Amino acid sequence: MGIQLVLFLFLASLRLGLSQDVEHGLILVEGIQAIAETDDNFICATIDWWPHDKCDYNNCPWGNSSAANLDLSHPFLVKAIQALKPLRIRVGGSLQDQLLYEVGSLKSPCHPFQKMKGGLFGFSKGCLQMNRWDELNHFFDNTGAIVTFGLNALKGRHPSGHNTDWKGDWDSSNAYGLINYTVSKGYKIDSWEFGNELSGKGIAASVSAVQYGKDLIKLKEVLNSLYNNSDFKPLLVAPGGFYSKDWYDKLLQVTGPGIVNVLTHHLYNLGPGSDEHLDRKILDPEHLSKVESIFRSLSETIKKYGQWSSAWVGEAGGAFNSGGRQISNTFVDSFWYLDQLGMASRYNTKVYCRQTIIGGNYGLLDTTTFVPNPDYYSALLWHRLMGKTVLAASSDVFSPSLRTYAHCSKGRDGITLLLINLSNQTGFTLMVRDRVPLSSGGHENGTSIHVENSFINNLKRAFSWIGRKGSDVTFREEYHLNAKDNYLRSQTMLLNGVPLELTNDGEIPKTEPRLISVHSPIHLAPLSIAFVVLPYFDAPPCAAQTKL
Ligand SMILES: *[C@@H]1O[C@H](CO)[C@@H](O)[C@H](O)[C@H]1NC(C)=O
Ligand SMILES: *[C@@H]1O[C@H](CO)[C@@H](O)[C@H](O)[C@H]1NC(C)=O
Ligand SMILES: *[C@@H]1O[C@H](CO)[C@@H](O)[C@H](O)[C@H]1NC(C)=O
Ligand SMILES: *[C@@H]1O[C@H](CO)[C@@H](O)[C@H](O)[C@H]1NC(C)=O
Ligand SMILES: *[C@@H]1O[C@H](CO)[C@@H](O)[C@H](O)[C@H]1NC(C)=O
Ligand SMILES: *[C@H]1O[C@H](CO)[C@@H](O)[C@H](O)[C@H]1NC(C)=O
Repeated sequence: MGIQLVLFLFLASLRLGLSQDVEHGLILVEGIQAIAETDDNFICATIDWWPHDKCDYNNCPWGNSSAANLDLSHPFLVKAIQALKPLRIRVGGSLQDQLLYEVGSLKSPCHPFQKMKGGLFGFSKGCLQMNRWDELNHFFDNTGAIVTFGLNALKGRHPSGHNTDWKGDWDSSNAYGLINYTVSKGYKIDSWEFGNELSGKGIAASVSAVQYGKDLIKLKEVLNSLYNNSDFKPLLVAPGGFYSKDWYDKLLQVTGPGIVNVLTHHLYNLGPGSDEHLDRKILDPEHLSKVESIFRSLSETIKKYGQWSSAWVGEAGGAFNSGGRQISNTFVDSFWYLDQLGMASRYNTKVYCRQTIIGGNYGLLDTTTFVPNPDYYSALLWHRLMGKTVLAASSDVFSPSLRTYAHCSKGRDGITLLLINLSNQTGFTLMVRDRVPLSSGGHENGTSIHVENSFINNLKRAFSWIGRKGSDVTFREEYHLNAKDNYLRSQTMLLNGVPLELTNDGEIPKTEPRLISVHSPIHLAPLSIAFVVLPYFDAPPCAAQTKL
């Protein structure tokens, strides 16, 4: 009774220098119930297999960032992953379906991927040596990573000669050997993923949903037998491809209950990395929203055919073919990335794997220096502030440039807002206001909206934000993100005006909020992003979460 369920955020925009040109609106955060929930560990990044001579558009941005040769002892890499602990790492990518494992029955010699005319993606088959697998697993253990490993799903098949179609049953023996080795060594792989981008029409190769489903049942049997004596049961994840409704629907119908635990899909909604206008797409709200239909349709697929499973974004790099140079590794990319994290969460996506932790132009870390790029810090702030419970947040702001997301705060009471202003012109003055406390007179008046008619006139007035009954909140926390020198393609992001940079000792910097009196409005600059923590917003699903 008397619990504040709904908070109105009064938003007013002041065209700089034109005080008569004021836009205002309000954001409604519905704290009454969760609309979705992510996994505890939503943030995920990938390690790919591309060798140094993978090139796109005359640019070879992979260096030594492959799972086969990445410097696993590099302190920046280790610290970056530890700061996100536990970070999910998905090992996989285009070449995984040509990767053999040097175990058991494998007869062929174990060579790295080589450039090869006529090979899938222009490369020969490659091979993972077990001493490298040991090194990788020590690294995962040392950094506290939760690992999803993508298995070769083309083994035993052959091209049918029609388009990208491949035929034949999956040969599970080599995967069996790898998993058997992994179990016998006590390495903890959280989830085994089957195949990469073979769904629908595929990219270089494709497999029908019926065949794929049969092979998944076989893989499940392999897992059941190899983990039979183990308390830990890994998840079976598939298909790691582009969403195609018919194909995904069919896959779930063929496999039936309990086989596939997670449906992964890949997203590259910014198009090719060579596009010179990638930043325009990133800042175009209409473009960003187009991909929402995929999240919606996939959640319908799961509801209808696979209620035992959940959805992950298994790989998303924004722009495909290694990302956009001087875009994917710069501040402007965070508008896309954080908007994606917000949007995916709303559709009950449990995990979002960013292509890549390192490698290509879209690495969270720079491929050569291992220094974090802006999106690394965006991921870090999300990881630190956004809890797993998603709340509905909407607004009647006229401009579509405002993107608003709300989650329960992580590990504490209250909520955290993610506010993104895609506009390049307008600064905002954001008012946070509670409704008249309901508890005072014992009246339950939970649905009526109390809009301040003359709130424009009251812009300068201090609005009080009253939280939980009897609480004495005086501060909220704000984390404002901007580009250094307002240069959107800067590789340096500012947090509350201060560059986010490794310390002299190579440590990940602290992410300190600005503490702002609840009596003052939020100022949101054009082309900026803010996380706003409202510690005592009374949302029952959030309180329940912290009590656990
Ligand atoms: C990759 O590693 C090899 C061997 O350590 C080294 O010779 C080469 O210069 C490295 N390449 C890049 C791009 O860092
Ligand atoms: C499975 O692992 C055990 C222990 O390392 C080994 O003895 C056995 O040969 C392996 N089986 C296969 C089929 O690889
Ligand atoms: C698991 O082990 C039990 C007994 O140890 C055995 O009866 C059962 O058949 C095994 N299941 C699989 C799938 O191997
Ligand atoms: C602001 O964005 C619009 C639309 O993308 C663009 O046409 C305009 O040139 C930009 N203005 C400035 C000052 O950057
Ligand atoms: C609820 O609020 C509305 C609008 O402020 C008011 O007219 C109405 O009397 C209130 N009802 C109760 C039960 O307090
Ligand atoms: C961002 O700027 C645009 C265009 O100037 C404006 O219409 C919009 O309301 C702003 N969004 C926020 C969150 O302030």
